[in-house]
Amino acid sequence: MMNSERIIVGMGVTGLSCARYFRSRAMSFSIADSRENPAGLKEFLHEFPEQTPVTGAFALDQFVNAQELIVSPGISVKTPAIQAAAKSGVKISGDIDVFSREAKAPIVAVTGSNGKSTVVSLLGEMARTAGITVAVGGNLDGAKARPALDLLGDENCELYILELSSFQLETTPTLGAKAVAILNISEDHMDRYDSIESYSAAKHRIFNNCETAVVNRNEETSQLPACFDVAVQSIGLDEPATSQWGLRSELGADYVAFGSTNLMRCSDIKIPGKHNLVNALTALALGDAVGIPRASMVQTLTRFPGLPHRCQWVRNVNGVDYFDDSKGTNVGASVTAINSVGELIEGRVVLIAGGQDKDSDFAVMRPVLERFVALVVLIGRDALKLADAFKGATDTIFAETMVEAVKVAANRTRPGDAVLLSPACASFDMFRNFSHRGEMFCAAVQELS
Ligand code: UMA
Ligand code: ADP
Repeated sequence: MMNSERIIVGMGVTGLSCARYFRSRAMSFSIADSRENPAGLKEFLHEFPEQTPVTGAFALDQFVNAQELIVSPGISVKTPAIQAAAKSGVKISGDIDVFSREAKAPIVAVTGSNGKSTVVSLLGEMARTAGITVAVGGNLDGAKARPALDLLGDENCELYILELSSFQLETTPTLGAKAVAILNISEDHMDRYDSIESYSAAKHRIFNNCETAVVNRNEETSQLPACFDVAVQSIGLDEPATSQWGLRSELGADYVAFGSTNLMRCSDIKIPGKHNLVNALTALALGDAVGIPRASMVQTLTRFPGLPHRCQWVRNVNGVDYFDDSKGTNVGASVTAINSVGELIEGRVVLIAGGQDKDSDFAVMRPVLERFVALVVLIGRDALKLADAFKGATDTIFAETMVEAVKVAANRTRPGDAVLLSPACASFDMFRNFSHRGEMFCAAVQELS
């Protein structure tokens, strides 16, 4: 029998963090998962042996009789049983909503289709360098990542830095963060949204009750809609006006600058590519808004190596550079990666792409393919859809495995070229996740001679 007050919906990382949170506050709850045998069931029962989780199709009568459903981000709030509950007046919330009601320290939150993990990880390092007790988490994945509610356990935390997905923002009405940024919005998760407008609307909820919004003045989708009345910090890759962040040239060198003050040479920033200059400027502006000293932030930028599988240089073989951008799981990310790598090298790019499509419009990639890419080696379930979309823009060829794709790519390159894995697709058709896909690519590259 379900507790009628509070139901956690979903038994993954988020569901578990909600359960831990409610237990720590001595608040009763029940938990439901629509899979008969969810992957997290064993772990849940190990941690909560006293609980009786409800698995299998969501029970409408139980949902409509609850007071609050705390819905995991991977479960659409349009699910019929959740919709019915909402219509009956049940409060629909998510872990970030619960977190924001409870957090005592300031929150920095970052969303966007691409670059979130890089910016929040970089900002976390900047805060640590400055000696600030910081907790970083949210949508961020990886071995050390933690869901937001688990961060509340950190004693003496002075600053929370959250990566937020559109799914999490959908269930967060008033985040109330001290500083936020939307890096960019391009097509992603179109299997969950009926239009780019509804995907954008979810992301715009990050501005609710915030103090400062960092916007990229060169990026239309990063702007603050007129209906929000909050302070703005402007970043961009052009010369900054007074009190803006940007790039300045002086005596032949490019600098990161605030107004007319040069802060550091761009060439001293360790993470490569133009897109990472945007990420660096965003982190600087967010950090400044929450009082991280500029000197600590500049120092961090000279040594932060970036995250694995994000446009990461792997090896040079016979004069050809190999880059692993396995985290390029949507069209926008791959366009950025191709641009950044294309501008770094002398020759042409051979791209390895394909996998599980998320209802994307791959034709958007045509201009950048025409400009930089000699050949696309296509892998995965939806390779044919990509081949159709790329016809006439660049040559394409199919490969069955990652090993075969890397061999084919290597055979079609010349010194000065680059091979870039940036699939523009999810990985789940062939790999456990994007990290696994990147590791398989790196292993295949190491085998080349
Ligand atoms: N489930 C159902 N019914 C469904 C679908 C799922 O009951 O119709 C259940 C599953 O059986 C499973 C649980 O829901 O037990 C999984 O919940 P979830 O999909 O919300 O995943 P979590 O494990 O809670 O992880 C989530 C984020 N996942 C998604 O948004 C899909 C993680 O982001 C995030 O790190 C974690 O919360 C902590 O905040 C991952 C992600 O892929 C990295 N995010 C997307 C992205 O970055 O593009 C948005
Ligand atoms: P996210 O957490 O949003 O997925 P990541 O920092 O993990 O972002 O980067 C994912 C991919 O997005 C990278 O591999 C790169 O291809 C691309 N990317 C990174 N930063 C940016 C940016 N500022 N703008 C556009 N694309 C970016």
